[in-house]
Amino acid sequence: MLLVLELKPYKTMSVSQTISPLVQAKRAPVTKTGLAWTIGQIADLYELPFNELMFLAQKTHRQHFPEGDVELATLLSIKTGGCPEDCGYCPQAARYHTDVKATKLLDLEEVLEAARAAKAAGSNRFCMGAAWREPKDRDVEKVVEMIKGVKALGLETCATLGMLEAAQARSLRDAGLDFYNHNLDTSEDFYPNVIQTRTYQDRLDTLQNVRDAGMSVCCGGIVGMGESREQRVAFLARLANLDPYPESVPINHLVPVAGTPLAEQPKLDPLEFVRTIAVARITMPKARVRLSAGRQELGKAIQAMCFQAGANSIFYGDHLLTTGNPEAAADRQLLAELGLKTKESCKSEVQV
Ligand code: SAM
Ligand code: DTB
Ligand code: SF4
Repeated sequence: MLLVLELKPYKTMSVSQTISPLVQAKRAPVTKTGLAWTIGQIADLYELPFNELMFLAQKTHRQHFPEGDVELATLLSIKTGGCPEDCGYCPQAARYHTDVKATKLLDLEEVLEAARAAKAAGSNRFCMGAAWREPKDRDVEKVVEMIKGVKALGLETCATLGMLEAAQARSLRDAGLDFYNHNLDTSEDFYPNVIQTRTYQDRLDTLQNVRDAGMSVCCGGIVGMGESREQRVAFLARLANLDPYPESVPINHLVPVAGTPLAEQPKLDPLEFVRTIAVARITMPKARVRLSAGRQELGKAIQAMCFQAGANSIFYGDHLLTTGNPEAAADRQLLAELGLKTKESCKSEVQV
């Protein structure tokens, strides 16, 4: 069981005492990928002394990812801006006055060119994002061709296109889509403060359609939108208790964008962000925890702590969808400085 601690040097510290109620709790194995997490247990993890939480997260991480490699995913906005939704954080919502210019869906060749460049730069996964509430069937037909082309380059494929019907999910799967990204974004009770044009249940329904089609789920959210710690706990509990929990969990730090309702949101304490990564790692031990939006603002030291806390995937490339990301060269330097291998370099070591 994942929470058992046996490392000797810490025996005398309070960590084993603090964790032991969690370790000993008789939790029924109710999900396919692990034990169900209660709100109380997740809140207890957040409350641990910082070093003890980091220690437990790192231990869990090493157990499940002995290679310690970091996955590099490149994002491409295949359809930017002009979105009818009202997500309060999003620069692509048509109703907010931001600097984002709406564009049409990119052509197949433009997408493949970006995918080739991502592969050449060492990316493992190529994620295509569209500013849609939901795709129309004729949009899905075009994205199907993109997925086939990207897949043929030998990259893992991911798409985030908004809500999906069951038949649309099956079409994307048939085209070779490996992951579908659709976020819960936050806790169910905080959600209406941020989004009103679609419900939490709409999101859960899309996630179910993705699962039923047999694709892997990429699902996470944003921290730093003004939610309380309790609400962060409830958000992680929802993710960890999805059955099975997502294979990939993007944790975004809010990027406050001028013109959006969250533009002036006060900054979250960065250590609370690190705690969130650590709790995600412990509660979803086999998932790729993705350090997503907001890395530019986090800086090197906090990112290093996030890797220690169990983050093992980043978006790689000079921009995300419409906001900035650290330059690829700076990321390569950071990973080298921290002695972190990429997933791709681990693969090639195995092949040699
Ligand atoms: N339109 C699709 C949808 O909403 O499902 C896909 C693209 S949407 C941009 C993907 C995710 O990006 C959102 O669910 C949100 O978690 C994240 N995101 C968007 N704007 C952000 C911001 N300003 N800061 C942090 N994360 C953001
Ligand atoms: C996710 O959770 N984060 C990525 C990915 N899924 C598609 C997107 C972050 C977008 C940040 C805002 C922007 O660049 O527009
Ligand atoms: Fe549209 Fe997605 Fe942005 Fe919401 S997050 S406004 S659905 S692009």
